[in-house]
Amino acid sequence: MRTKVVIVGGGPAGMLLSQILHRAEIDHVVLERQTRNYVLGRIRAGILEWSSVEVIRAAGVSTRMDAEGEAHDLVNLAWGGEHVLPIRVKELTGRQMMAYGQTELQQDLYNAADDNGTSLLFSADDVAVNDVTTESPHVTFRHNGADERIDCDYVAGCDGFHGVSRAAIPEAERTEYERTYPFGWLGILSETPPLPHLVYTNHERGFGLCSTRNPMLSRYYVQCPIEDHVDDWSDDRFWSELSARLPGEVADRVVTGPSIEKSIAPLRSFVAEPMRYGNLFLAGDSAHIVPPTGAKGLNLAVSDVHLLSRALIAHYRDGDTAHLDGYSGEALERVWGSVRFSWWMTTLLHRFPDMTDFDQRLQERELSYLASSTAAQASMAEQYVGIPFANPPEEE
Ligand code: RFL
Ligand code: PHB
Repeated sequence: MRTKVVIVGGGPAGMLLSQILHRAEIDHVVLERQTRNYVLGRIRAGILEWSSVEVIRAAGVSTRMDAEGEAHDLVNLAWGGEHVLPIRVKELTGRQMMAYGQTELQQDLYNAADDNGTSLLFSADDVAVNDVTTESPHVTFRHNGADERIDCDYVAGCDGFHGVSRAAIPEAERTEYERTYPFGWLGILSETPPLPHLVYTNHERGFGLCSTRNPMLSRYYVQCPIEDHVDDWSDDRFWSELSARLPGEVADRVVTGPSIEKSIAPLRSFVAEPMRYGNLFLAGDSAHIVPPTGAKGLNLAVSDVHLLSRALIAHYRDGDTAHLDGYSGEALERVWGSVRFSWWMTTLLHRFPDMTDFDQRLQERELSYLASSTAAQASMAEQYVGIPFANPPEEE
C-alpha cells in the first residue's frame, strides 16, 4: 500500500492534520493505537486560544464548536484567600478564548473523518517508523492480526508524549529539554453549573482552578502531592480542599455535586528539538509537553498542525519546500513561547515543597504587581489568549 503522508496518532493533532490534508486532496492514512472510545474517554483540555479557533474554523470542523463552545473574555486570578483580579483579556487584546472540551473537538474530528471516508485505523499495534532519511520511508504495524506496511513520502508523528515517532530520531540527532514539577493536578468533572469565568487560585494550601465544559458540566482541579492516588480523595475531601483555597466570595458560588470523573496528572515541561528528522515531522505532544497551568498543550498541537499542513500543501501544490524546511524552526518559536508562559504561570500560582520565604515574597509581589499594572496584565492576557500567527489560516 502507498500513500503520501502516514499520520501516526489519531488524537487532536493527527485528526486535525488529516482533516486539513483531506480538504487539500492530499492522500494520507491515520494509524491510532487505541480504540475510538478509549480516545474519546480521555478528559483533557478545555480552553482554546483564538488562533486555534481560527484554524479549526478554516478546517471546516467548527459547526458544533461555534454553536456550543463558550467565548470567554476574562480569567480571574485569586490569591491569599482574599484577592480576586480579573484579567480582562478581550479588553486588553481584542481577542478572547473559547471554552470547548478536547473530547468534543475529538468527536467532531472523528465525525468529519467518517464523512470524508478517511483511512483511519484504530487498534494499530507495533507501529514502527522506518527509513525516514531515505527516499522510501515506510511505516509497519499490526492490524487485525496481520502485518502491514505502508510506503509514503512523509510521516507525521502525532502520537503524543509516549508515542514511537520521537524515538525514531536517533538520540545523537535530538536534544531534549525537560523540567518536572514536584506536584500533580487532581481533576474532577461534575454535572453542576460552572462559575461564569475561570478562576486560578494561589493559596498557602496549594493551587486550585475552577473551569468549565458546558452550562451543566464543570471541571475543577487542586494541586496535590505527586504520590497521591485518586482513592485518597473522596468527593467531600476534594470540595472542601478547593473551597479552602478560594476566596470566600468565590467558594460560596461553587456548586458542588458528585464527581463523574477523577484523575491525577503530573506536571512537566519538555521540548525535543528539532521537530523534523528527514521525512519525519513531529507535531503536538510527541515533540513537547507543557504543564496545564497556561492551557497551552492542545493549542500548541493546533499551531504545529497549522504550520505543518501549510508546508505540506505548499509542497504538493507548488513544489515549494521552503515551508517544510522552515517547519521545525517556526514551530519551535511558538513552542518555547508557550513553554515559557506555562512555566511562568505554574511558578506564579503553585506552592513548591522547597519554597523559601524569599520565594514566597517574590510570588506575592508578582501578584500584587499584576494587580497594579495594566501593562503586566496586558502581557499576561496576550500570552494567555495566544500570539496571532504571522500567516493566519484563510477562512473559506
Ligand atoms: P495526544 O492527545 O496524546 O494524542 C496522541 C495519540 O497518539 C496515539 N498513539 C499512538 N498511535 C499509534 N501508534 C503509537 N505507537 C501510538 N502512541 C500513541 C495515542 O493513543 C493518542 O490518541 O497528543 P496530541 O494529538 O498531540 O494532542 C495534545 C493534547 O492532547 C494535549 O496537549 C492537551 O490535552 C494538554 N492539556 C491542555 N491543553 C490545552 O491547550 N488547554 C488545556 O486547558 C489543557 N488542559 C491538558 C489539560 C492535559 C491534561 N492532561 C491529562 C495531560 C489538562 C490536563 C489534565
Ligand atoms: C480545563 O478546563 O481542563 C483547563 C482549563 C484551564 C487550564 C487547564 C485546564 O489552564
